[in-house]
Amino acid sequence: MTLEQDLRHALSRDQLEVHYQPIIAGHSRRVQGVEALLRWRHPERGLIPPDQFIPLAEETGLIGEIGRWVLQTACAQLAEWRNQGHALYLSVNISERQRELSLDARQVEQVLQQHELTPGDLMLEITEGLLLQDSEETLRWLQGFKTLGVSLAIDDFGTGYSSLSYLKRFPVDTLKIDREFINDLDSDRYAQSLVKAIISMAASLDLRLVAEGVETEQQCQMLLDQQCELMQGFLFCRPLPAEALSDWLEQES
Ligand code: G
Ligand code: G
Ligand code: MN
Ligand code: NA
Repeated sequence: MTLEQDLRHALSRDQLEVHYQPIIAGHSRRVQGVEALLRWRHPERGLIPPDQFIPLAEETGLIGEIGRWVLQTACAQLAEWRNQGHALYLSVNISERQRELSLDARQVEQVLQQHELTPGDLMLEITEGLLLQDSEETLRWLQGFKTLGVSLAIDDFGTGYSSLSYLKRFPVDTLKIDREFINDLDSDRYAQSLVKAIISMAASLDLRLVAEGVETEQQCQMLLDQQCELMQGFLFCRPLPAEALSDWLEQES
């Protein structure tokens, strides 16, 4: 069997899982949200990370069905955590291909309603690459989400060919600083200056920031010194299956 054939059956065979990583406020260390991260538990190959099958899912169009399943699953999970008293928002990664595969604001609205969630509970993460194509279709697609009231974040910010003009054109409200920059914070003065510049740019453009890949106390402190409050990384918690994250949330509260 090829990976493609396997992927066609992964959903119906219950092999896909959504893991969750907390997004926390650096000062209080309290969890603010969770990012949904897809995993494939392959019967022979073990746990396959998304970068090894999402491109295939995009090429084959399977990302349409898979993406809808991720949104459903993660919203259902968020509703459950809400009912247990955890005030969290949910961040879900989406890719450009999902626009043509009928993921739109109306569908997102339906899923939210189904789980008694509001648009303010959801953030969608897109990559810079998507915005660089700068098409009318992309703009309308994203504006649909914005009008609904869902937040939009640029994932891996700073690694693409950041043409900053797209920040003005597209209705983005959050930047997620790529973990590559955070990783270099401890040792590299240039990375420090770069992160500083991103933070001050975000502040003057009124964009929210999340620092990804925070692994050390020193990185956390540097970010706090620069008024970057929201963070995500192994220092706080790895991405975990839903049940394990439930336990983590209970411990934290
Ligand atoms: O969890 P991990 O670091 O391996 O994720 C790598 C990347 O895979 C993420 O940064 C994200 O861009 C992508 N990814 C993870 N889950 C999803 C998903 O549900 N849908 C899409 N389109 N991409 C995802
Ligand atoms: O959406 P995105 O591609 O940014 O997904 C985030 C990925 O980063 C997830 O796959 C997750 O496993 C990974 N990740 C999260 N926190 C850390 C961290 O502190 N260090 C490293 N190396 N990876 C992380
Ligand atoms: Mn992401
Ligand atoms: Na990222």
